[in-house]
Amino acid sequence: MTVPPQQRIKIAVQKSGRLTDNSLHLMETCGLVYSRGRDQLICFGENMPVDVLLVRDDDIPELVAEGICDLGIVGMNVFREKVADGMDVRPELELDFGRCRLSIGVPRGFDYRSPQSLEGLRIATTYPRILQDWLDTQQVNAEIVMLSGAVEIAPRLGRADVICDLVSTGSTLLANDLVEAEVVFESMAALISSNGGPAEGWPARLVSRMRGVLSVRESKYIMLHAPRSALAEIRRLLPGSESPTVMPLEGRDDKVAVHAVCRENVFWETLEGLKAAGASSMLVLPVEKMLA
Ligand code: PRT
Ligand code: ZN
Repeated sequence: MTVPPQQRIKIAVQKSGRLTDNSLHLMETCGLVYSRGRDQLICFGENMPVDVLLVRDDDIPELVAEGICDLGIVGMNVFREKVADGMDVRPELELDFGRCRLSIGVPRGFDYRSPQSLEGLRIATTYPRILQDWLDTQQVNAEIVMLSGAVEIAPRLGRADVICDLVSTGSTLLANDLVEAEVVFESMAALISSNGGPAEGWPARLVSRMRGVLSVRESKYIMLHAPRSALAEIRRLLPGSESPTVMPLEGRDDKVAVHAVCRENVFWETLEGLKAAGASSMLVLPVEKMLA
């Protein structure tokens, strides 16, 4: 059945950048099969009335605020900056990629002690609103030098004394003889919607599927054998599990089988702790789908 174009929904995703692959992969994990248009600007959903619009990340909040797109995936840094600028959008879900921090970087040898060390200085950034809010909270007066790129070379060019830029590995700061002095804002990718929230129907269904995909990524199914006497301790050690299923073991009155969905990752330390408490035959399995 063909869905009329006006009933198709659109989700805005970064066209080409750090968030593109993870965003498209998330859409695929939500079940979307799409073909990419010849102009490369739209991914046309083949099995759902959902199209993906590929745009610059800076345009995503506006497309969502204006209702041109129902949902968007963008860094919280871009989202926060636009909201501070008065844009009417809200985050629906924090996503598990695109992690970075907006940090103050100072030239090596700069005697940084506290935010007050920035008093009266020029700070180069692409995020003037977030920076100004932070400076206000810290009660620091500084001059913000707005740049649209190449922020890290501003001190060397004499355009600013220090910078406020995104950092992930720290290698860009290092290469420019800068030192990370203070984290202003921790960021990650987020799913955003207009302020009324996602509309009933496909927008709401997509949000719910994404929530499911995220909780699956953090979940494991764990199976083990446990002495009946250690059951309370073993339940306590199972990370983030709700009510585990406890089953008898054929021919063994002293032992039971325990199955549980754990909402946090199960690490070797957890398994070692369970073993020390008497658990045996432990199996940890990935969960493929989950819908609350
Ligand atoms: O073309 P378009 O406008 O869409 O892309 P863009 O160039 O504005 O954005 P892009 O693709 O660079 O980043 C998109 C989003 O990814 C950002 O808004 C952040 O939410 C997130 N992100 C995660 C990052 C980084 N990590 C990151 N390291 N964005 C930028 N950087 C830059 C940073 O500005 C600096 O130049 O990488 C450099 C620092 O990296 P490290 O690893 O050397 O510390
Ligand atoms: Zn951008």
